[in-house]
Amino acid sequence: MSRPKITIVGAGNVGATCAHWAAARELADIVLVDVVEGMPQGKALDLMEARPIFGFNVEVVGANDYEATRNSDIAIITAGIARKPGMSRDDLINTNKKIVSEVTRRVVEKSPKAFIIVVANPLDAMCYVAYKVSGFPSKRVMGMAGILDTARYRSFIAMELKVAVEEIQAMVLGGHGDDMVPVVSATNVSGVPLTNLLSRKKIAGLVERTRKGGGEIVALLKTGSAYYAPAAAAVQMAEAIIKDQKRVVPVSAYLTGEFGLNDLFFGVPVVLGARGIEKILTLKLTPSEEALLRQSAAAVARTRDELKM
Ligand code: TXD
Repeated sequence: MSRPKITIVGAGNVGATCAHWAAARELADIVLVDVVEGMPQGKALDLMEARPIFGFNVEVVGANDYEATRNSDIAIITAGIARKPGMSRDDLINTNKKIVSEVTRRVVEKSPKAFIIVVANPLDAMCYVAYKVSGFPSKRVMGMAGILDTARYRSFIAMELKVAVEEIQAMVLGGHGDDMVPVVSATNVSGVPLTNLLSRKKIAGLVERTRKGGGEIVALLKTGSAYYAPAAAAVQMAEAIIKDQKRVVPVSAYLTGEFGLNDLFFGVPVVLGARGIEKILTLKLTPSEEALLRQSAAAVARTRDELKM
């Protein structure tokens, strides 16, 4: 039996860190692809040389073309340019549309049965690009955003309450933009509703910090955007598929009527397993959460329309 295989396109900060997390978890053999000559090969070799130290047994190879990616089970697309300080995710749209289209075509040629996990921004729009260009069923094309945004939200709550992060159950839905929707009504600490533990004002502050979580890191780093937590989130998605874990997580998924939305990639709770997005779950929101979700959907639809696809 051969090991599962993950192709990661874009061996920059997020791509290389995905390789790092996935290799350390012995999840799959990994192919890192980038346009920069030598760089993916160098990073792959460096990771291979870490194997004797931590004792993980997977192959990591770097490449500038797609031959080595043949028959991958999963392709994680991180290729693109990252946000610079002051730049919105949507500013990235045109450049990354070209890159994601090209990369998707190449991936699909070699791996027609793969699952595609899109990471490049603007996230929900880039999922739409990969979906249209790949021609894959929508179960096999998804975007990483909600797990990251939820992880940030859970971290901020845990930091505020001084409790272990694992105790925080929460869900951030909607588009991966500043109007994403941390669902307070679905947030609890080991079953205790968050609203019993913190004041409205405190919760509003945590929600706001979550929404601006990406920007907070961009402002600190000054060059580039976050990558440790984004990569961990993408690897969790790959792991859920490879191990058929049936995780219930928010991902950007193609909607055909769910939440009243159509022909749109949008962050919603799904069951993630060996068949990809096995189910999209719907949940009852409060009227104000519902209104925020509509607002977020309108913003995502505008970006989708800008793609003119
Ligand atoms: O929540 C989320 N979805 C995100 C999204 C969280 C973090 C980062 N997010 C977005 O992912 C970010 O806004 C970017 O659009 C991507 C990748 O971010 P990263 O921080 O990894 O950017 P880098 O370090 O600049 O890496 C991008 C790499 C770089 O090495 C380029 O040479 C390569 O992409 N690149 C390509 N590789 C292959 N093929 C093509 N065409 C190509 N073009 C650029």
